[in-house]
Amino acid sequence: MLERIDHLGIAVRDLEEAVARYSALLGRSPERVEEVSSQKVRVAMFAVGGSSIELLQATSPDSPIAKFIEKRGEGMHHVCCSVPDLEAALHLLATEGMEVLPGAGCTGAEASRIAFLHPKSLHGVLVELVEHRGR
Ligand code: CMX
Repeated sequence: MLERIDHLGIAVRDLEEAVARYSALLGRSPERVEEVSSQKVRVAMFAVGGSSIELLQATSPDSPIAKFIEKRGEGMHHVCCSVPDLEAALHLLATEGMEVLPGAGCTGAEASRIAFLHPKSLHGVLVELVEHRGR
């Protein structure tokens, strides 16, 4: 059901500064920088192998990323897995007792459809599911 790890999300305070650091680490610039208004974040994506590293900066004090950094500091925020059919995946995972967070099916980066599973359902890890459209 889960096809692959799509990206790892890293919460940062200052996207420009973080992009410079990760560009130095990876030896290249991010493929894209975009605002994801549904999540109140601005993101930079670096392709790494078949997956990506996503740097996330909050665009509002009530963004999940702002709350996360306030409570836990910068760092690993979520693991995102791609699925071929988001509704089917969510249905199956709900029957397994996983808590799907409100807002499932909203628009993520690159006009994808996304949903989140609560970290308490997965041993402290926030998992995002993404269904890419038109890939
Ligand atoms: N990873 C692991 N644990 C997390 C977490 C994360 N990313 N975010 C919060 N938590 C933990 C908190 O530390 C807290 O743990 P304790 O109860 O042990 O203290 C618990 O989850 C509840 O956290 P909270 O601070 O009370 O925050 P909320 O319940 O208000 O929200 C969450 C937590 C996960 C439901 C919320 O952040 C959310 O809805 N996230 C999904 C959306 C999102 O993260 N979007 C960001 C952009 C993603 C993208 O575009 O890729």
